[in-house]
Amino acid sequence: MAENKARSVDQASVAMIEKATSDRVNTAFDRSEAMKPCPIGAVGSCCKNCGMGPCRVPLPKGKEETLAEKQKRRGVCGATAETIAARNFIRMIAGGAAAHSDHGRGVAELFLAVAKGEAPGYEIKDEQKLLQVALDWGIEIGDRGNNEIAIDIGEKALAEFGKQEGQILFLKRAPLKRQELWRGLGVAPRGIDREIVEIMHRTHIGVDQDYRNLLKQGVRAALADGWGGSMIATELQDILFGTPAPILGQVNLGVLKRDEVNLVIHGHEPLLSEMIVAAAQEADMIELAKSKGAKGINLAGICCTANEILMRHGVPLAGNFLQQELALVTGAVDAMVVDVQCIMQSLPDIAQCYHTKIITTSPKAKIAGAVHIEFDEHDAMGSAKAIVKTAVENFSNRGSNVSIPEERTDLIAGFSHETINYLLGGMFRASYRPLNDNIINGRIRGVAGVVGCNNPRVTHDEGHVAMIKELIKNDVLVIQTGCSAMAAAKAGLMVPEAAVKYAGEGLASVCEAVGIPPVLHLGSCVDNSRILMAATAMVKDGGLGDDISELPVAGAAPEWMSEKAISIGQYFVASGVFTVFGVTWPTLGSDEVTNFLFKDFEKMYGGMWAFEPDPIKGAQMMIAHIDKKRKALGIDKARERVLYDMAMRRSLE
Ligand code: BF8
Repeated sequence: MAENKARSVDQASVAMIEKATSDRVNTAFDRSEAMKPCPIGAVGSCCKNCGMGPCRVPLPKGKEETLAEKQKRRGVCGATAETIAARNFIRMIAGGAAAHSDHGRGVAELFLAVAKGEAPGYEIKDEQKLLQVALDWGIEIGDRGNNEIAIDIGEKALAEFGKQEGQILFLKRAPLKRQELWRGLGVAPRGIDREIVEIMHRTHIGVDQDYRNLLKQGVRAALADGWGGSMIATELQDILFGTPAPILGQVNLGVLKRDEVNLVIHGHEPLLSEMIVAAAQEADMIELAKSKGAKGINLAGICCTANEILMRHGVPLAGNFLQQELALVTGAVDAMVVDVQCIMQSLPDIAQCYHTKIITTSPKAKIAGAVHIEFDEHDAMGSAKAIVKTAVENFSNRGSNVSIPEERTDLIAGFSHETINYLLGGMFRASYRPLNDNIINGRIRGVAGVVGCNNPRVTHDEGHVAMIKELIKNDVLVIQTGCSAMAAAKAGLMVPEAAVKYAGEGLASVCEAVGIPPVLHLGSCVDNSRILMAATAMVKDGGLGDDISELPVAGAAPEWMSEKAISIGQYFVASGVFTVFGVTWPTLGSDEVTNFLFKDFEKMYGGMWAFEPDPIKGAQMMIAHIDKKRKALGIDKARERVLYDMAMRRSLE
């Protein structure tokens, strides 16, 4: 990593980083320079799972290492570098799967309360999806009412977490061949909580000490996340709040307004934020804002909660993970309300330098120095109004040190898996057929999921934008979630015009014909389950093999940092997808573990991990994998014959 790397490619962020410096505010950009990563921990060779350690196993000497030397590289308990790297890796999966799944559990609890009429203000918005999930789970529909069906769905969803035997219900949605493979390898998850707990057990001192067996349990817990906890979160949220459809939005710090109350919503669970969106439109709240001298109430989002309320309501995105502190540095945020995950503890300290109120809302996530207004699902509107009121009443405390960057960019969001279906095939013949056909005829080379975080160890947003531009230039359709989606949106890649400007001729022609951007926003990080469903739909539509591993697709997280990203990557790999991570790789302390994940996994799962810090090279690896799959399907020749003139491109409609 270059010492003098730029801190961000996003000019709004650069301006606020400079303002932070002049305001003497310390941000993650400063802290990451002051705090270098521990070289032993970074490669997964530090074990702190007991009181005999922490043991830092030295890195191997390379090929010259003798067996005797290798045997000395062990923890006090005798654990090898392989065991330690695998333990650490799957503990990351446990953390990530737990975060997504506990989110899913929270949604299921609210869902059940709504069905029972115990959560006023919420209702079932997507009946079609309610019935679909009932069908998938074998729940009787007949002439029963929505709430009756929803009670069964809610109870079954909650039972998924504590289930001890069998396999999780949504696994049946996967292609049959994939389900058989999972069962054959013994990685079909039984219950969500069980798989996570078993990781914690196996990685305790003196339990599982075979890295292959440890990684196997990592796969099982990751699958419980992607096809379990995350999919439950996405599906039940869609039923409650509506399945997203294309919607115009804006992104970047320039969405904050000088003359309105700015309330920024940050975190992951849309349960409360849905109600805040409604509360901010209530006449009494707007009146209150006007009485304080504001023209209105402006909501904006940070991180995945932002994606949720953008996808369903068009609420603008203030920014991604590394912009949470910078939003406060504008001096224009009257309150920032947070729930769970990816929230920096520095926020209350930074808020003190301005006037912002930081409001925590979850009993699971309190931060010293923040105001706590607990979300009560039985009186959600009451909680939401208390929060909006706190922001409004703080408006008059706004100081003169306010600077809102100009930058804000349009984007089209709302590409749920169902929407892609309709857009491609039409309302009455919804299908992935046109996508498959365009892949087979070579106009679209393949599909790439580019997802994940920001990480201040690399230039903010640079990896996402560079990788995505390289992919679409080479006719690869990009589908996105999380902070990566926001990076692309800020760079202007999520509007239909981006197809002509940045995409290769084949991809551009399809985007123009359908009227979609070359980069599609599918939502938050739990919505990576939408990508699993899209890949499955491609398999089911035919012509591209009979398993996800045969599709010309690939995945990446070029700026990952969270344990959730590792869990996501692992469930994509185990679902048959080649997946490239940038920045750093947490098992480099053991060649055997790394080779197992990068090479042996391909033989077992048809998908494998790769590590490539250069985003362009990462994109090229994905394209090479896509081409390998095209060749195996016998559709590589089709692509070579595609030569377009303008008349042909117009005729595609
Ligand atoms: O769950 S992409 S930084 S905000 S972990 Fe966090 Fe990473 Fe952003 Fe959403 Ni996902």
